[in-house]
Amino acid sequence: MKFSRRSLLQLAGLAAASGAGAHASGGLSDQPHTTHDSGHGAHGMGAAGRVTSNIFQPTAFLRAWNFSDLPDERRTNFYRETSRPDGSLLREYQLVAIDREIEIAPGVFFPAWTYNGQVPGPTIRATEGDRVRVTFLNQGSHPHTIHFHGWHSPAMDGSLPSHEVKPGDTFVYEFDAEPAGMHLYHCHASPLKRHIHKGLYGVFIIDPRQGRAPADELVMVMNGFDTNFDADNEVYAVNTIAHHFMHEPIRVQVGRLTRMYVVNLTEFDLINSLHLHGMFFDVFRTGTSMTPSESTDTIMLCQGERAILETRFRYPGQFMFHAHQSEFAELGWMGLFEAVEVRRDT
Ligand SMILES: [Cu+2]
Repeated sequence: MKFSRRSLLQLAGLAAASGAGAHASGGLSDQPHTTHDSGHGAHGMGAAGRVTSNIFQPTAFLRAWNFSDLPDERRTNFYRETSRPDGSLLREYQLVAIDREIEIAPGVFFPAWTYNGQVPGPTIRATEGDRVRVTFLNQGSHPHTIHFHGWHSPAMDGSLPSHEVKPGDTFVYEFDAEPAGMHLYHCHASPLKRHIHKGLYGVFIIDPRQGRAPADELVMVMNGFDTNFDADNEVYAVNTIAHHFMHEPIRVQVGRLTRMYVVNLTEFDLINSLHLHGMFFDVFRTGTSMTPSESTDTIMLCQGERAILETRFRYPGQFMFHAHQSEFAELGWMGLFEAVEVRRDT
């Protein structure tokens, strides 16, 4: 099965528009333009102001996987699933590396290297035992790879110089999805820290065969941006845009199971963390065990480490969450949940 060239052309056009400085609306997600208030004033330091480009929607990213944020006719350009005789699925993806400038805080643009024009890249989600086939096209200006965490053969590892996919070239990664858990993917070309921090990373979720309890599921990527290339981050966030969830709290339901897939993809800092106010959550480190290892209100993650967190909001209202490194919080890594009561008809 081959993907049409149409998707590639869409992405190439998008990169060209970005390079010309035209921050065209639309892009890969067809989400409506979010409202913004005070525009360019704050330069990302502090919670004032909103980004003005709408090429990436951190809120939509929370609940989007396998390109579910695209309308069906566009989705099939990037994702297809086919049943196999044993009941599992063949899941086929098209990922494209593209250079693109992205707005990470009001008026702060970062010259990113992206998968499919967005940072983080699209979330890939399979069930244990599925076959995953990712066609990777490098339309960027540097050699790149995709290195998936999970079981696979060395030839699929995307980590050695011989694995690098040169600009204009294609490589097909293929492996069985295992183990169940929360994983990640990222470029592994050298210099590694540069390729990762430029934006070439994403989430790779493998659901256990038996599934997990029904829940409101949220993908949360802790990331940072070195805007002046001094090997230190100036902007921090969950899902790329500083302070986004202060302006647009994550809506959740009181009493409903909420499951957070959290990964640390921050470069240059050894550790990142997530602290949730007013409540506790169960921690499933790497998501590989169905039994939580602890109940806490703060989790610390090294670079590349991840965890699945589960909780239920007891009270309606706003609950802050942020890195417990106060510096990160002040530079953008801070947000709110808005828990709402949902009336049930009796
Ligand atoms: Cu790379």
